[in-house]
Amino acid sequence: MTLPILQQKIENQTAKLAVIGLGYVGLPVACEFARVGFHVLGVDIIQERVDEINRGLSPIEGDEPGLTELLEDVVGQRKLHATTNYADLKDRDVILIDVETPIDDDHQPRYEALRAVLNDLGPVLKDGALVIVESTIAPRTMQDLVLPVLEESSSKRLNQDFFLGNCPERVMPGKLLANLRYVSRVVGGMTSETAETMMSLYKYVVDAKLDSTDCVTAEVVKTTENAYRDVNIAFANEVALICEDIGANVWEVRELVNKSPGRNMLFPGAGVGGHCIPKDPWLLVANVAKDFEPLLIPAARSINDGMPLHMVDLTVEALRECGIGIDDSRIAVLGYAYLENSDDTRNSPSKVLVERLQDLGAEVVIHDPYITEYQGDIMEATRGCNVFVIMVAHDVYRSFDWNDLSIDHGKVALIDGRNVFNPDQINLQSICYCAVGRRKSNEQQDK
Ligand code: SAJ
Repeated sequence: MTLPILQQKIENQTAKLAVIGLGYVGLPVACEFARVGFHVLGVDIIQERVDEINRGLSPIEGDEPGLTELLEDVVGQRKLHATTNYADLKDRDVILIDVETPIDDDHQPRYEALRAVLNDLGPVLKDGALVIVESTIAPRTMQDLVLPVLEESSSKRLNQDFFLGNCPERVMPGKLLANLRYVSRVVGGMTSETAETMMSLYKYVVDAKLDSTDCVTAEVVKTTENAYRDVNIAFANEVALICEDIGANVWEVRELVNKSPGRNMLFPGAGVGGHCIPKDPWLLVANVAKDFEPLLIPAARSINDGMPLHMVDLTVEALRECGIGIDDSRIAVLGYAYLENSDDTRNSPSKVLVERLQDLGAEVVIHDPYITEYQGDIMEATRGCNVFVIMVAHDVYRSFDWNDLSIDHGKVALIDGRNVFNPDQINLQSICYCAVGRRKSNEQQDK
């Protein structure tokens, strides 16, 4: 099948689609294309996930507005069917790949899942099919990995027997469908004609700007947009550390800096977690020539990874000021998700903090209103604790009257990693308070 014929099949929606990888990206993607009228085959290696989807049930955790209803709808209309059998892909005209692309402890990309998909897809790949990688990958991965592996496994030739593109996703937990529909996308084709055909496909589901380009540019854009955010968060974190040392309040500094035209200083905090910000900067630099060594992006990662450990330092300091030995401490860690008002714990900075505090001999109690095993009334859950460390700015912590603590708990230490508190509203006689980016509490008490 030639590209013009494929484009025609896309435009009259007779093209048969597939999505490989039915996780928090692939499943909503499959539902969206089914919603607009394509027949979509979903492929995953987890049989129970496939079975759940074919029953119209979503395996995605967390609150995803509209997803459960949409999935039930498109499965009921037989527009979406899931399978573990790659042979079912033999009649598919367009195949989207949405599998995990993690990094290892050495910050190197791990493409085992992607390679496995390409090796299994090749033998059943239909003549003239279009394969689109939506997963986030390091620049040059399409050219140096996806293309050779797929040509080898399919015994087909690019742009003769199949077509290839890269269209990174820009989803966020909690807004999966909304982001798929209303956030612009970069559409990278191995040829400009392929990019145009991809545009005609994505026009059905994206109600936002589609920017066509080549694959390398698409790979660089996706990893850069998250590296950009990581570097900017690291800048805010380093200014916070300077403020602690100098004796200023970084939150006041940030507010005044951002009054200067063209400034937009982000929020310092207890660390940077999640599924993409800690990973994508490493993907961006993964394939650069060894004679060029990026400095800023790795340094930003180091600063941000250091923030949970800085919270440990602040906690130990607060204990000392309170006259509480670490062995006598019972520390409440407030917030275990990586983001406020979320139940997603991937790369949670709190995990680093808890492990370090336990290594130091502290007894740690975790509370998080969004995580089943850590839910409960704050006062009940933290009874007997004499140290409270705020790691996540869940709304419930912002509205809690922390002065109540000292009634039940006596003299306590409060370490604020997310500017949840205004120290002017805290009774510093009964609470030793310290925070990321603020002068030390003893200086406050002296002022
Ligand atoms: N964080 C800070 N300071 C900030 C912002 C975030 O410390 O000023 C921390 C958060 O607490 C969290 C981590 O960084 O631990 C990541 O937060 P995030 O707001 O960046 O949320 P993510 O990880 O869900 O990032 C996603 C990304 N979206 C996609 O990859 C499609 C990112 O590109 C978006 O910029 C971000 O959402 C968003 O909120 O827009």
